[in-house]
Amino acid sequence: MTVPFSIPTSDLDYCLEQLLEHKPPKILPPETIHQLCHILKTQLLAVPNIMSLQSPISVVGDIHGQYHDLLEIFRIGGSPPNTNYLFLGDYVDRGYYSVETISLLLVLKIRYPNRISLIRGNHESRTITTNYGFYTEVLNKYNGSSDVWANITDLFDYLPLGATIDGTIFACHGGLSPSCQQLDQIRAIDRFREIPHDGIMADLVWSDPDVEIVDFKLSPRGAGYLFGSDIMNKFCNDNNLVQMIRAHQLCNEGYTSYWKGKCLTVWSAPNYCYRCGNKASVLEILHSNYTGKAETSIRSEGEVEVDGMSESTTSLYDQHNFRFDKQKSQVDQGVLPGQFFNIFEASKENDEDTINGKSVNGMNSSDGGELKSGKNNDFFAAYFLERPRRQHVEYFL
Ligand SMILES: [Mn+2]
Repeated sequence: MTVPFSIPTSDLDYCLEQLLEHKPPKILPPETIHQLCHILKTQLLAVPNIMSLQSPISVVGDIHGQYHDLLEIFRIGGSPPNTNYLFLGDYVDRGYYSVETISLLLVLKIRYPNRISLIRGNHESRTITTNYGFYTEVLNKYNGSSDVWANITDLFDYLPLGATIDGTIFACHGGLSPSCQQLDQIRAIDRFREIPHDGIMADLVWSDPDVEIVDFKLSPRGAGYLFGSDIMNKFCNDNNLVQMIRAHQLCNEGYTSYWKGKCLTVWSAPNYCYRCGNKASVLEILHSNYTGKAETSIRSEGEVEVDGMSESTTSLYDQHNFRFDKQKSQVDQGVLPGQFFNIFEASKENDEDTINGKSVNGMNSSDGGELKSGKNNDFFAAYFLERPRRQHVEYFL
């Protein structure tokens, strides 16, 4: 019988120090990454496909290896463990710091297991990371060895696929699936595998909402579907949900609200790829008490209260009241009561990387290839070649 092991808190804090207190951040040794992945895998085995989370919580969208912008999120939104975070996936690829980004998130998850939740995006995949930067970055940073990539992509197979917040909000990376009418169908999937090309698991990480259509249509991304308001409404009604929150699409203003807030997109990579000029956001959910009636929140079993939590909750409310006219920002942003998008711009390190003008992961490789077979090179590259900065683009890998 295997004896479960844990990593001493002091060692985890040392990892955090390596990443946070050095410039550039120090990468963790391969053995440490291996150990972190092993311990987290054993923990994630017990986590259901859809986690039950509670407000207050801050929801973060795509990060894509933009490590310094992740640190910016902690600066503006509060740092763990004082703020609860749900990350919606796409931690790696594209940016220059996928290794540092995923390393920091792994350490934080193990250090503060009840304060940080990570779900899987379409980039948490062996195939995608081989083509869009993470694999190459690991080879470059670990002396030509792909071991760290192998360990981390094995771990990706264990990440949950979604979460509910206060039982009324559903969060996932991409969107809905024509094969899935009930949340219980997602709960029943065997998720411990590479992301398949089709089916519910693929659609959850690949699909997008579309205001122009009804029903489902095949997605131009080559995987997943587009879905209209009729689909969104039916899914919410059938599952007693008020809203879906997801990421996966670049938003120039950092967020998009669809159908009066029924569906929200959170995008958390500012100046995406060091050249898009877009803003980014974190969605802060303070409560889900829409009617004014007290709603009972369902606490997941085994949840541990951390000292000082009630204090930080209060300060989150105070900050919110101080910074925003609540009703105005709610109307402007198209969110539900108790929610607001905290908008932020690129960190100064992001700007420095822009000036340095390095190539961006996955952008210049002719063998990069989209999932859609036979399509020559890349929607993404074409976007930058043919369109001016700051123009909205609908679909990105
Ligand atoms: Mn994505």
